[in-house]
Amino acid sequence: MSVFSQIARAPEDPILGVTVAYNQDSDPSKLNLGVGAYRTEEGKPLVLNVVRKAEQKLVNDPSRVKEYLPIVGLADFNKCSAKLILGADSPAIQENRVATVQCLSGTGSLRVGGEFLAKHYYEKTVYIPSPTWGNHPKIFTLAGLSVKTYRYYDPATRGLDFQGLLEDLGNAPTGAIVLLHACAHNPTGVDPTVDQWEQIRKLMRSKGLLPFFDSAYQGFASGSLDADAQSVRMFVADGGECFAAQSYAKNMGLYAERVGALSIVCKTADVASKVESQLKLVIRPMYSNPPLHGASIVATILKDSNLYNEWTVELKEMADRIISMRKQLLEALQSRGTPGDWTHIIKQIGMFTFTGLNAEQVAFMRGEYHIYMTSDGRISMAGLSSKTVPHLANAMHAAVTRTA
Ligand code: KET
Repeated sequence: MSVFSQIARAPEDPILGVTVAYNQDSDPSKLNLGVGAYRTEEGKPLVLNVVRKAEQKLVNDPSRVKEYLPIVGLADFNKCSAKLILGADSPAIQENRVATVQCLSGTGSLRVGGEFLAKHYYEKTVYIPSPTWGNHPKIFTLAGLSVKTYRYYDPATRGLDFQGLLEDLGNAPTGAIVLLHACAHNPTGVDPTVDQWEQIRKLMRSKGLLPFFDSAYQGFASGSLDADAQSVRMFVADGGECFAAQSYAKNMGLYAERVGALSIVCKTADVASKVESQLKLVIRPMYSNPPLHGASIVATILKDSNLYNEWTVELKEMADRIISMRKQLLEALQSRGTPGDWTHIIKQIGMFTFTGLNAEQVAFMRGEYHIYMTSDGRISMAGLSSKTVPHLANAMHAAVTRTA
């Protein structure tokens, strides 16, 4: 008799569990549009050329060793990551007011930031958008914060519920933490306009709300690294404090390397260095220090202007392919006369389309067409190709006309 015999079976993760189910399906037409992972036109995972080059460079360098990194990670990586998100000419960087630590991709950066706040910040409530990436509430709850939501998406307009957002943030207690998606909001693909960001910034600063940006898709929304960081930079330009969690999973295709960064922009260099000292106390008992390989790849690319430029070209190609998938899917539905207005497919940005399909329609598409997506109707456009668009459009058409 096991001491664990009473243990209940846990459910699969709502996003990663979709891949588990997909892997068990033996149908040749199966299609995984669940997890946000880029695929080529051939439906294959992509390792960027620039990543291969950086890896070659690293392998050929005999001076490289496998010693532990410092608790905060690779210094060059941290410096370049802060520049990437805040801008190379950011006064906050020049004034040494930014504490940056290498973390285990976006998830680890959010978790370390959350634990730091739970330990050192007076207001323990974090507001997350409704809806948001499914892991956000779990990460922040386990970090020791109390999670509340603010209105974000309006299903009726398939756009931003801007009034609801302003009302909810306006009613948040002074000092509350607010999780913001830097760009390409997941799962909705709906971002505030620059004008709306400015209003959000003003409201948050007037109420002393603390911005915590999750930047998992820099470069994927517009194809431009700078444009996709604009929201964060607006909050840093006013001189106020700000958190940013960066992931290189998507924009460098380094999913499994688990490489990301947490930057905390402070008001003075003295505060930033104390903050960094405390981040080390969060990290040391959690995983001691971060892994070397992914951070070395990122630093190699970001430090070398030729490699950097190559990266931006490859990144733009990925972003453009996703945008072209949006157009193709919309055209395929329109040519089938699928009932409803599907123009949100081309209006939304980033990796995902929030289709509006309900859980029952999603289940139908999985059962009948072997198409896998999350039950909230989110599809990863990055998993689609010209060859698979017709199959998806047929499935969506059947799902919609069947239950209409
Ligand atoms: N933030 C957001 C908004 C996000 O969508 C993801 C990943 C992450 C952070 C974390 O990524 P990391 O691999 O830790 O750097 N989202 C995709 C994968 C996942 O769920 O883990 C997804 O939504 O499909």
